[in-house]
Amino acid sequence: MSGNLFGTIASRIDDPAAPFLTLPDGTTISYQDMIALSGQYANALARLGVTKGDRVAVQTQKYKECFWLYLACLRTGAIYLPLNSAYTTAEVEYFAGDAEPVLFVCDPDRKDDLTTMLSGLGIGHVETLDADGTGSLSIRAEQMSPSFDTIELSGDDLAAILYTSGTTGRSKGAMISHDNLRSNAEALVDIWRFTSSDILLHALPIYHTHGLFVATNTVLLSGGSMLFLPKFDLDEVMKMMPRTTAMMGVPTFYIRLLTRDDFTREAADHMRIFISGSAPLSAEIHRSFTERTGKAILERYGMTETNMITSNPYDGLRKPGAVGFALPGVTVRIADPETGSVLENGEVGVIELKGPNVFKGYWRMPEKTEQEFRPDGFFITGDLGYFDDEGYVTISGRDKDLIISGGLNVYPAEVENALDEQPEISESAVIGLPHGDFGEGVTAVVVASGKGSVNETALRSRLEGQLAKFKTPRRIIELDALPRNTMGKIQKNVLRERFKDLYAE
Ligand code: MLC
Ligand code: AMP
Repeated sequence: MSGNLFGTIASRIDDPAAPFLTLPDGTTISYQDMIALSGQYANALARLGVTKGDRVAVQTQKYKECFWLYLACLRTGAIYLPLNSAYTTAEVEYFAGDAEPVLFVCDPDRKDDLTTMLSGLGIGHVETLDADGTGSLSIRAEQMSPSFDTIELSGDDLAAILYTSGTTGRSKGAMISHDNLRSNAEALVDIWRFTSSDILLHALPIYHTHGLFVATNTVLLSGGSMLFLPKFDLDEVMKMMPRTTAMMGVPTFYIRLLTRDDFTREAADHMRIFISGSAPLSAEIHRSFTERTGKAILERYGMTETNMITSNPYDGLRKPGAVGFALPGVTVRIADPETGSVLENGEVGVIELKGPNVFKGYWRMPEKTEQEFRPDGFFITGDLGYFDDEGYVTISGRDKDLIISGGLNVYPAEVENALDEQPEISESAVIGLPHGDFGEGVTAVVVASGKGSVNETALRSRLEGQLAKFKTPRRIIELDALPRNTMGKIQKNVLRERFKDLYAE
């Protein structure tokens, strides 16, 4: 049997006329439409010369057409490579140079800029997608036959590459196979009890694991449907919620819902499940949500490299502040970060795991890949945690210098490099500080070089040309010197403590 994930999706369709995707205006796209549309896009890809193993990079706003393209990649055996729409051209240049896509798909208003950059890399095929379905790739697809024979491939073949920022240096492309996606989606359908009666409120971006794989593949394998929103807009989410049964989001979604007086027990009553992940959901928000709605958010934990790892139970206690138990087929252990020896329950160490969900390594970085695995095959997440008395995994920190803002990862080293290149700065430390809306607020502490004064506004706008906006520090603080330990290492914990109330209301 072929290992193609699309084959699994197609084989599970009981009712081809059932809706797969609904738009806010009520337009519905059925499962049979989904098959036909993905077939047209697959034929368009084939006509453009895309074949198995080729990378198809996509950097657009959130359009339903992205799904047809994603599914077309599965069907042709091409590797889907989604990129955050906030990335600047300079950032995209690195990804494109590293992944060497044969086709780059972007928004019409970015086409000129990106084409110039991409042609310098020898990437000639640039197509567009847009909100009203008139992008050049959609027009090509429209002219194609809807029938396409999904190719047979091994479950180990790659379905996608998702870039995750490196702790030091370069971003790494996580290679995700068809089996990785299938095994994880099957486990999630099972433990979260998704069925064809579910309608998922889909307000997440679809360039990351959460919105693309966790949300979409779970719906596709359960025969349910999704109400498709182009982004998380609180008014729109409130308006659409009555038409749905389930929601997946980052903690910021739930924090924002709680700011609404009309988000009441009655408003949430019909919802079967609220799921949170990608960043820590504070126990306080978890409890406030339950007080308000009578429902406990189901928190789960995952990573680009591994898909989902643990989840709180559907039945039983959804414990505030804990991320639950290993998914079926996944083994989680807590180890000493230095030695790798397995620790006792209750002891804090690095979270490690093994299972069919674990990726195939970093694209063209075998050494980096090796460093992230133990000799016995366990993947080292870099997250710190422990098993509590009842066996729930609890995340207590990170063994990696990472900030998560609104569910988006920011690696301080990347921001520090950009800051240190500015003439008026001699050195910098970038830290995450508690932020009521985004969880952590990206903050820079800098020391002036003496070559010109440090102007926060001017610096921020210069950085915005180089770095995606969500990485740009919300605040830049100037100090005479950075605190260092006796080894000369910057003490970020001292800075975090000193400025912990910076974003407090
Ligand atoms: C947008 N901005 C952000 C930001 N998102 N800044 C910091 N952090 C973010 N996450 C910028 C905008 O460019 C804007 O800049 C300003 O902040 C305010 O924008 P906003 O209107 O408040 O933001 P909004 O568009 O509402 O977006 C916030 C958000 C969004 C939380 C809804 O970021 C989001 O959907 N996040 C989800 C990310 C996600 O899916 N992560 C999953 C990764 S997968 P300005 O200057 O123009 O005002 C993963 C694995 C796993 O982690 O386990 O799931
Ligand atoms: P990414 O590289 O974008 O996939 O982000 C993965 C990281 O997000 C993990 O390594 C964790 O640090 C974090 N993360 C995901 N889910 C949770 C959660 N429920 N609680 C705390 N951290 C989480």
